Amino acid sequence: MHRTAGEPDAHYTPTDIEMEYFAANPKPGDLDRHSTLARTFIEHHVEHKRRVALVTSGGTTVPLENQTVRFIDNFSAGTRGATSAEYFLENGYAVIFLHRQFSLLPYSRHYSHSTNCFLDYMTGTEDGPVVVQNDYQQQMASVLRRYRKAKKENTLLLLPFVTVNEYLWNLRELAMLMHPLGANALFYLAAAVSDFFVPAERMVEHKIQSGEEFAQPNGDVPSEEEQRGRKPAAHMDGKSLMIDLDPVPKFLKLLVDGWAPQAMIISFKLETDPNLLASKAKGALKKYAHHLVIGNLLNTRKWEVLFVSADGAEKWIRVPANRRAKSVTGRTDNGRTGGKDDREPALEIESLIVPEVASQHSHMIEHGDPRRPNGSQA
Ligand code: 9Z3
Repeated sequence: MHRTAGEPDAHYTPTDIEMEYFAANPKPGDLDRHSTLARTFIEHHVEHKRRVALVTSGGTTVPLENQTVRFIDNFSAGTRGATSAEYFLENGYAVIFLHRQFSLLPYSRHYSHSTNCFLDYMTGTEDGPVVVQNDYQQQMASVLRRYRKAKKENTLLLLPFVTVNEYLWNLRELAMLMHPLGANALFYLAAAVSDFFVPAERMVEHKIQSGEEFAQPNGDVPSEEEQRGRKPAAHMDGKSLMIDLDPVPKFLKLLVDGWAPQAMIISFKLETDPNLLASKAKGALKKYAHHLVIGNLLNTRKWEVLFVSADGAEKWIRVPANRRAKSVTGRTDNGRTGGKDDREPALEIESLIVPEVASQHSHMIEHGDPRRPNGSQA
């Protein structure tokens, strides 16, 4: 494997899966630029003995064509990642924010996208100065102060990705660059990463033609790629578009065992069926042997999460009902609609998650990795 990143671990030998994946799927064009930025950022914080959290955020795309017109995506807006990044900064961490391009960002998230458009917070006459409305002055000043502090102290590095392939290349590169941080490195994997993808060797170059005049009548006229002996993962079969995806390699295994053996690693597990959440979270922890899985359900993820720790302990973290934010529709989880009620200012669940994670990280730094009770090094 070609290693350009941080010090390789003496005992680490890349697996066949890893070598095959990175040999077969192209390195992103901006990886070297990301690497340079991250190296400088990490060196700075190693010098200052600051902890660094790599926060991943947003959904990954799965392109169906090389010149991509169509792709598979998922629901994630990056709220968990962007919000958590702010609380990590508040808890003294420097943050590398590896995020899906155009998803929510720390600080600007308060005023972006359609739900919280910054224009709705401004006021001004036709030719007078434009200012923030009185009602929002205090809140905006607080966000601005925290944003400026992160900029001034150089504690926030924003690195974007789009596809699942870009995500994997960046994750590996950053993990290896973070080696010099030792146990001061923390991985907080909140991005919603696709489990399936189109490998480069089965990707068609051009837009898949759906029109009758270009479609293969019975699927028996071979495409350019088929003529070269490869069955494209996405192709027309009569009038139907067939998509046959490969599994994404289990990168968490690679991260835990090879790329970041000394860091604290936290993954998220997303489910829709409440009956599966605890067992799936426990299963992931057992399989990958990292530190913590935070389980969440699609419909309740904004106000409850389940912590499952390496020692098997389970703990729910919940925002009290009267502190849950109203959704866009004005409804909360218990069906209450907007208007005056007994609710106190909304509490973001990440303000409860992150200090708990930071405290477990402190414990690991002070008492050693609980996965290696005799203090042996990875
Ligand atoms: C999560 O479970 C996140 O909490 C959400 C956040 C994606 C639900 P939003 O962006 O949503 O705030 O709207 N992320 C991880 C899900 C995931 O892909 N996990 C994988 C797995 O469990 C990889 S670690 O296998």
